[in-house]
Amino acid sequence: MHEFEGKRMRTQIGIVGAGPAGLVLALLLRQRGIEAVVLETRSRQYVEQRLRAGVLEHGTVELLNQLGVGDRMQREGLQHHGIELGFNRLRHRIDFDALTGKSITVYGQHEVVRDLIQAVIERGIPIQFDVGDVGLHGIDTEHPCISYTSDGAAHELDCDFVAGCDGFHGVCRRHVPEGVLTVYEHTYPFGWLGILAQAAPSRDELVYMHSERGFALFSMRSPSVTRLYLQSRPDEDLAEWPNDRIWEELFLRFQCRDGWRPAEGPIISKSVTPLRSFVVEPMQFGRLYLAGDAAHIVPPTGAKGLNLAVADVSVLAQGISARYGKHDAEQLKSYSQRCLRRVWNAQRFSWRMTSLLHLFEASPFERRRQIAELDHVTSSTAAAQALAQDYVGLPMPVAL
Ligand code: FAS
Ligand code: PHB
Repeated sequence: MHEFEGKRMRTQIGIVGAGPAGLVLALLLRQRGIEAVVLETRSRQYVEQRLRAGVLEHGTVELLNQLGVGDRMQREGLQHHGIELGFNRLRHRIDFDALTGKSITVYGQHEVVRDLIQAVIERGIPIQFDVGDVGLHGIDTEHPCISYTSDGAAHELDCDFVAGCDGFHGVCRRHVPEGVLTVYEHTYPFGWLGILAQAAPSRDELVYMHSERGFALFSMRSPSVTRLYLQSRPDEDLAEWPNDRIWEELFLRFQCRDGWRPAEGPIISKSVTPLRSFVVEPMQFGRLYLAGDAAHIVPPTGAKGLNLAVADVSVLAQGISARYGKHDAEQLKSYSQRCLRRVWNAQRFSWRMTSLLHLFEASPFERRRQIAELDHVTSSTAAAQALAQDYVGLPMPVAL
């Protein structure tokens, strides 16, 4: 139970960050009768409107339904049974049903976060927004503590374990002493210029398009909202991209022999995201466990970021539950090892999808080889099946 002494609170698990990782973890722990407190630096409104990912793997959808937070996702999410890969002005469908028997669901991350926050509040899990100055103390002892400010007052949260779910730019990873973490990173020479358009999607499934002008992705959010991305410079200046230039470029990149192109409509959001791969090893130190973007970043081409975050906390919740329930500390000791195998598999697939579809400064040989790779994966059933299995995702990690 929580003991609150003035500005001091006590709980079992202190969770830093109310993104998909922190929120799913809080709900998984509650399901197992384990108390947690979630601390979020932004406002509730901000996190519920922050546009991010769009694709939920089969396993993520199942986990959200098992948590009892999938009703609106089932009503408003778009179940997809395949994607199209396009090159040489032709699109080729990858049939998930035939190749894997599984599907994906297109449902914006901000919608997932909204559903998760509502469930956290309804189930009485303490969550504090707009906190500041988060600091971790004693993570290498049996009594870690999180200090923070809220409404101008200083607070401290005593806990048994800390979950660092505060994303790539968060503070938790930085509390691990120098020399403990090994950082692996790869920066891609491009970014994604993303738009949200008030326009009915003109196709039923996602289109990943390779073109001589650069990569483009057709996605969606609802029957009236289209999500589109185009490969850009990593530091692209949005001021140089008025709406008509964006549409003209998208139409050129999606140009296919059948004349299809995205429906045009008012652009309601624009952003540029640089692409990077990043992993820290290990994903734990003392009583601190890093999960999601706090520990790893994948390029969005494989639609893995959010799904990987959910897989991490699924492992973490199992380990914490074993620690409290059976006094089995082994699962927590192997948390990082268990997560990293899936993390590196997602890095492999995300790098492969990015390399397959984007335009690089490359030799004529490399460009022709890339086309041959695309031709192989869209003409060989075995190659298409491997890509489909990666895309729909591995089953969520099960308790040991
Ligand atoms: P998150 O970053 O979602 O959440 C971390 C939370 O911690 C945030 O709410 C943050 O405000 C909070 N926080 C940070 N510092 C804190 C502190 N000091 N104290 C308390 N709270 C703190 N993935 C895809 O699959 N497809 C995409 O198209 C895609 N697009 C993306 C676009 C952008 C701009 C970014 C940054 C990421 C994108 N991603 C995409 C990846 C994204 O979906 C992440 O993988 C996903 O949000 C990971 O979830 P979390 O680990 O919970 O981290
Ligand atoms: C999205 O709809 O935002 C989306 C879809 C697929 C991706 C990345 C982003 O690979």
